[in-house]
Amino acid sequence: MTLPRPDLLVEAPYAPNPRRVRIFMAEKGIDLPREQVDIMAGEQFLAHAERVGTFHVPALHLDDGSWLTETVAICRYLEALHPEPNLMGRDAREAAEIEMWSRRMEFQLFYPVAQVLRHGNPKMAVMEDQVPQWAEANRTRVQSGLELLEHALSRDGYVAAGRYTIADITAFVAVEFMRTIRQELPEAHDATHVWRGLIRARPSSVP
Ligand SMILES: N[C@@H](CCC(=O)N[C@@H](CS)C(=O)NCC(=O)O)C(=O)O
Repeated sequence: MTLPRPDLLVEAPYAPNPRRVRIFMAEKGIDLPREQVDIMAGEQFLAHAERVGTFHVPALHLDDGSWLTETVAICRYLEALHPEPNLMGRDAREAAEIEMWSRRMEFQLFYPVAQVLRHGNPKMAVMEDQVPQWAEANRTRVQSGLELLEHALSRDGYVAAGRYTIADITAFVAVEFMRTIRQELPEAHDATHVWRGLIRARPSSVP
């Protein structure tokens, strides 16, 4: 069976979820035409939402006319079309471990960072009914997420499975996105500092 091929990635400048897909694609050597949606200007709520079915980016267009959204769903499809280098697990056990850590990083670090920004920065009011106390609550969660990341990296230098995977991409984009909430890595998190340096040096990490 021939699977529909991706022919367009819709993304937004500086947005972290599209960045996860861009890094994933770069690791696999996938090059696609890209289109930008200006989410700070509210463009996602207009023509984008109408054609895609949701206002979120990233969105991947396929040559059968359909759309895929949700970062991990897009990555899973790209992994099926381009299995090498493997980023999501070579067997069920590895895939489960990688997904476990990627979800931990998404829910316990990436999401709290995003919530601090979306509820704490007045410029983000275009996207959010802001609750400042929610921003504050999530600052504490970012700290816990960073502790978890340091713990994971202290074992063998990667977030999961002892090698570079989508779990590193999720965690790395979250850590890099902390600049928007003026949050530094704790100085004592040695394993995270070393890891960040290595991941930043990969050509795929170009913002
Ligand atoms: N669960 C979605 C979340 C996507 C998402 O939140 N994208 C942000 C940009 S990083 C967005 O589209 N924001 C526009 C808005 O919230 O109005 C995914 O994993 O792709």
